[in-house]
Amino acid sequence: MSKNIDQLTVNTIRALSADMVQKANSGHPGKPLGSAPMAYTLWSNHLNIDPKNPKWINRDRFILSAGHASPLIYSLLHLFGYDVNMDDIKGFRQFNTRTPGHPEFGYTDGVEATTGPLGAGLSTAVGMAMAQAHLAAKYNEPDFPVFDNYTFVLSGDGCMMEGITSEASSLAGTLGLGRFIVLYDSNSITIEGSTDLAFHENVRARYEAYGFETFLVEDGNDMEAIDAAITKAKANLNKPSFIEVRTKIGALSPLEGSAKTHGAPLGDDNIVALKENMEYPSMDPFYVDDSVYAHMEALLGEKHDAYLEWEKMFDGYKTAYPEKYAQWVEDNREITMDELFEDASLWEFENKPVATRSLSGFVINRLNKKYNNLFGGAADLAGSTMTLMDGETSFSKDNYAGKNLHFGVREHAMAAMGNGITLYGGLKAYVATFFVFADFLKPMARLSSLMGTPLTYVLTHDSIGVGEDGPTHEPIEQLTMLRAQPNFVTFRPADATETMAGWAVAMTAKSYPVGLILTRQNLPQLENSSKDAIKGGYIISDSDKVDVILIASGSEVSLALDAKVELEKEGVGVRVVSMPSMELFEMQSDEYKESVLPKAVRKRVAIEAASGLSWGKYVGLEGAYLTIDTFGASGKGDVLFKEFGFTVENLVNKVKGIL
Ligand SMILES: Cc1ncc(C[n+]2csc(CCOP(=O)(O)OP(=O)(O)O)c2C)c(N)n1
Ligand SMILES: [Mg+2]
Repeated sequence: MSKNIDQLTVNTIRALSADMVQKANSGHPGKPLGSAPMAYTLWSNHLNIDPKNPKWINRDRFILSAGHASPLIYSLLHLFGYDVNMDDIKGFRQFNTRTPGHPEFGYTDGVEATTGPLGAGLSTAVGMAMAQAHLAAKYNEPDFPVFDNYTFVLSGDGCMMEGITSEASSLAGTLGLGRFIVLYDSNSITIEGSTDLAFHENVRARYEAYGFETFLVEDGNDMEAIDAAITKAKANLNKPSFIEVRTKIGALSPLEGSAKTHGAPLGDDNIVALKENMEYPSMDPFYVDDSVYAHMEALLGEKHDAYLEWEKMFDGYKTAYPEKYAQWVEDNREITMDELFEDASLWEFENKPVATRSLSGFVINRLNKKYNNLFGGAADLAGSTMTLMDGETSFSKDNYAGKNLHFGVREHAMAAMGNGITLYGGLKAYVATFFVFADFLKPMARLSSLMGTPLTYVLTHDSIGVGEDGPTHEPIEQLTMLRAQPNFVTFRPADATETMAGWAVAMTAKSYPVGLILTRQNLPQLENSSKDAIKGGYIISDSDKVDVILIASGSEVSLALDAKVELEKEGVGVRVVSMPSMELFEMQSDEYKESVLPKAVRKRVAIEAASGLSWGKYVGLEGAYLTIDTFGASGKGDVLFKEFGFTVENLVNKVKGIL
């Protein structure tokens, strides 16, 4: 391969990127111009991919953490033979094209994760590297390196400033994820101008401290130096690697080095000047020289051959280790609701008061016996969230086979890493913390929903029932927050049966994350709770004539049932609906919803120890709320419930008030 063709290909990436932004009159050309040489060097010389098999499990992962540089990855995907054609390139940022403003998982062949929120990509990628390390420990055999892919990240100054990146990198260093490699496009420019304005530390020294091997490439156009650094980084399997590559934003354009190129079209004249500076063979927009396509074809042939070699090795593995192979097939099988329903042992619980967090802990351990690919943990709250798998070891630098993850006190990165593990494949991941700290992981939970990653969030200590820790630890608005998020399923079970139902929803989810919202305090087992909880809402106790419907979730369902007893003594007909999940209820048929909440019954009371905001739809104009719209308080949990009005007497009075 001559150097000229490499340079021409790099310049093609630059030209396409500039043209894309110009045509769309929107986008970010500066970073693609500066980072094209490192991206191309990585993709051509190192990235082990086969666009003919874009979902190949052992492909190297490439994550563009600086998602605003999307023209860069779209140009790469086009040239490297992914399903991104010239019309997509020309349709950059337009409605219904495969080249949306920022990379979106599920839209574009070869895009491994949704990126754009800075730092998200790098942190998600750490999860992918954790998954690879675990699967390698679980499945690889001498002479059969089934899982040995690398995870590469391209990040920028913005990613390096975001706290989530530090969280994730600190863990990656601790875990010694040797196949995790970060390229840092270091151009000392962000939107407002020079990074001197707000960013002063020595980033490489920071990464050194995290436990990375670090490299500096002084000249971002020096592809030999970049190549050498990547080669060394790959060779160090004991530590993750961090390669700072100094570049100029908007390289080779007249605006080189200027923040003006960060997020605005260069302008026609500047694009002509750019192409002249590059000695580009044509001034035509979107020109790709035939020699570039021919070069790519040869290169992709080599990459395909590498894939075929892996496939051959994997075929040998199937024969040499049939049990392991069968396990891998099992790990990738879709779990059905039927199989979970049919296994009675999953649904047997003692009839005594237990906290739903503890019940969830039992369930996790039962599921771990039945399924082999659970992989999860907490942000330093395993004991409190009851998320430890008994008899399993901890995932660590010395033991990647461990299934219990320790994310450290890093909720934000934990959710991103959970997404990354899920995206990698073959594993059923869960993450856990106190529900109130859902605030700390929300941005990445949003990406779970956006990507449709079926990650399970175990969120415990779900109300003022927490008690003595006080208002900082008592969730109020978090349920409303997560319910407001499209494609996120919250599930707040009332007892053991409903807790198992919640886990059944989580285990079978394919296209959305599930948040299990669990109590710290004990709850009684309810006589009529049912597997119907998977429908989100169901009648747990009915009446011949229904004067009023009490709708409650979690710890408040038993209160509603107790109030019913009192109200019926006074001749009031009460239906109690347990609604662990509004989102699942909304997925049911109109007939079902009408059968549970008939429109004709307009006297309804919502009971939930949380913000009432999300209940309006069900309560209507003639109903009432027993909810909490202030912060909680410090005190014993049962005292707080009383003080905040969660008593039979108060609920009965509320009901009488609307009848
Ligand atoms: C979490 C988050 N905050 C803010 C933004 C908006 N934003 C997009 S790019 C950018 C600056 C990024 O700087 P850098 O990574 O150095 O990119 P460059 O200017 O070098 O292209 C900002 C603030 C974002 N995308 N994500
Ligand atoms: Mg920058």
